[in-house]
Amino acid sequence: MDESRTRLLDRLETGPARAETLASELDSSPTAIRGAIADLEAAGFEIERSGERFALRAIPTYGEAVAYGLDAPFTVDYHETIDSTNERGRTLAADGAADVVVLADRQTGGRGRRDRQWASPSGGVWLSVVLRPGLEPAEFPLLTLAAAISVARAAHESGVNAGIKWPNDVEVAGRKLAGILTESGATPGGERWVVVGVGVNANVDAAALPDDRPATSLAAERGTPIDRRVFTQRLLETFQAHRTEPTGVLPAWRTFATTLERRVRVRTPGGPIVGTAVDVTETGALVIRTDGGRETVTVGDCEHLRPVS
Ligand code: BT5
Repeated sequence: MDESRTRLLDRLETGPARAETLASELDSSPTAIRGAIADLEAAGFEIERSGERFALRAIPTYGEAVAYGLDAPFTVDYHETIDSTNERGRTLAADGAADVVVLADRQTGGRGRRDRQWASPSGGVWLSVVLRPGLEPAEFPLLTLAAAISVARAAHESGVNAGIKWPNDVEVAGRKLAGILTESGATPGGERWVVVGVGVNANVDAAALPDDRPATSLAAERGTPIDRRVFTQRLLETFQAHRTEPTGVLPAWRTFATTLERRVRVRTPGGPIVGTAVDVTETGALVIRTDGGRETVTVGDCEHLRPVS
C-alpha cells in the first residue's frame, strides 16, 4: 500500500473527517483524498459517509490490508490469483524493486525447490519478499533460515507448535506446514537481488494438500482458522528483525530446529550422506557426523531417521 493511503487510514482511525480537513492535515487535495478513499474501498476497506464526513468502519481481513498496521518497511503487492509469487518477485527484482512483498490468496503454478510443484489452494499464505540484501551471496542461506524462524514463531503465536527441519521445512510432528524457496540473481546494472518465497498452509483444508508425504495446515492443527492478516504481519516483522540483524539468526534457528542431534539422511548433489546432525555453520550449512568424519552440507533434502538402537 502506498504511503499516502497508509497515512490516510492512520488518520481515519482517529475519527471521522471531511475531505477538506483530511486534505489540509495530510498536505493533499480534496480530490486526491476522494480518489484515495475510492482506492481503499476497492481494496476492501469499509468507509462510511455521514454527511460530508468519512469514517473507517472495517478493515479487510487479508490482501492489501496486510500493509495496514505492519511494523516493517514493506509494500504489499496483492493478487487474488497468480501463477507464482516468486515468478512475479523475480520480475520485480530484475526491474530494480526492493522491499516489496508479493502476496497471493491462491497460486496456479506454485513452485518448490528444483521445480517441484507446490500446492497453493485458496486460504494459504503464499508470499515472496523481494530484497536487495547487504549480505555476501554465501550468506544468502541465512535469509532462508530467517524465513523459517519467522513462520515457526508466528505459528507458535497462533498456538501451533511448529519446528524447523533443516534447511527449509517448517513442520508439526513430521507433517509439513510450510516451505521456503529462496532465489537470487542480478539486475542488468549488476546489483544482486534475493527473492525469499514462503508458502504456509494457513486456512487450507488438509484434504487439499498433496499426499505424497505428510502435510498439515494451521487451521487443521488448531481446529479453527487463523487471522491471516495478523499472522502475515507477525511473520514479516520477525523476518525484518532478522534480516537487519543477521547475527541473531542462528541462535533463533537453533531454538526451533528439530534436526540437531538427530540421525539424518541428506540427499546432496554428490550423493546421500547419513549420520548425526550436530550443528549449523555461520552461513547455515548443516554439519553431519558420519562414520568417516564430519561433512558440511550446503544444499540437499534432509530426512530424519529413527535413532539406531
Ligand atoms: C519447498 O520446496 O518446500 C518450497 C516451497 C515454497 C513455496 C512458496 S509459496 C510462495 C512462493 N511462490 C512459489 O512459487 N513458491 C514459493 P521443497 O522442499 O522442494 O518441497 C516440495 C515438496 O513438498 C513437494 O514435492 C511435495 O511433496 C510437498 N508439497 C507440495 N505442496 C505442499 C504443501 N502445500 N504443503 C506441504 N507439502 C507440500
